[in-house]
Amino acid sequence: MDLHLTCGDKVLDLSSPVIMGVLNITPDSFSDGGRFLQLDAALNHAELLVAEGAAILDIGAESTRPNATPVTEQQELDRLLPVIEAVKQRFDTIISIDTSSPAVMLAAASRGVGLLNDVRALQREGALQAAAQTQLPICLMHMQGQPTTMQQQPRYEDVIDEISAFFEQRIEACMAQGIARQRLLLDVGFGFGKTLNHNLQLLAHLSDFKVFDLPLLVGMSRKSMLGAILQGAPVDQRLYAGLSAAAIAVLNGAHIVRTHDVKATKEAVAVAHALLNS
Ligand code: 9MG
Repeated sequence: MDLHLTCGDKVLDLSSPVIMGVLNITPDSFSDGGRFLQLDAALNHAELLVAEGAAILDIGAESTRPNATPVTEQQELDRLLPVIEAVKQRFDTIISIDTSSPAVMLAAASRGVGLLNDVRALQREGALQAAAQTQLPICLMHMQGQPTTMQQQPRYEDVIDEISAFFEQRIEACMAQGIARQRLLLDVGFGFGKTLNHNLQLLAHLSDFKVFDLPLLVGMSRKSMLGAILQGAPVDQRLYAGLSAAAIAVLNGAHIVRTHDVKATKEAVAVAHALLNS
């Protein structure tokens, strides 16, 4: 696997674990709905994530939490584009855009974004074509169902086999559209249509996905799987569990860790990386 990924005008070095900081631009992320305040708050948060060591900022305007209200394409564009432009101007970090919308992918790419992160793995109509046009790397994430209903009754015969088959199918679809295989990253999608047991199996057997010979991205930060392990701990009490999950993921082959807690995660995964290299 080539451990150097070209992300627009920047190169991402994956020879040691990379931290992707989460920058959510959803109305409920801010106490005041005003545009200027939203932009200001987003930039302050971006500054913190970069200072803590994020190599990538993942900017998203659609909450994929169960029961979140869906956003329209126009709402996504209105929320994201000013933030992308301002972040691009101020920071030298790679920007990833968390979207499933073809129009958002194209608009973001024209403003200098370096990576597409699609929780629907380019299954929305027109997404394969738009992603191909951008020439950017793409993270294909697995999700069973849709965000509104995905946690109702997730079911698999064999979670590893089914997600592997899904990756094979999506990689083929990308290649048929002219997207080079080496532009792809894979993500099993912790918490997206999975029970705690499915998530634990995926974490324990993450190394099975190394057969694809593509970079693996994981995101477990603050998720309900951690709350369940901790017998109902609320979101703000899940940091230490998230750090140990991130370190285990890196030990089992993850290259990129998506997190809200950049500094702590960077330090936790450094231990796993040191062990792998010892
Ligand atoms: C947007 N988003 C929320 N959780 C995520 C995860 O686990 N992986 C990726 N790629 N994106 C996510």
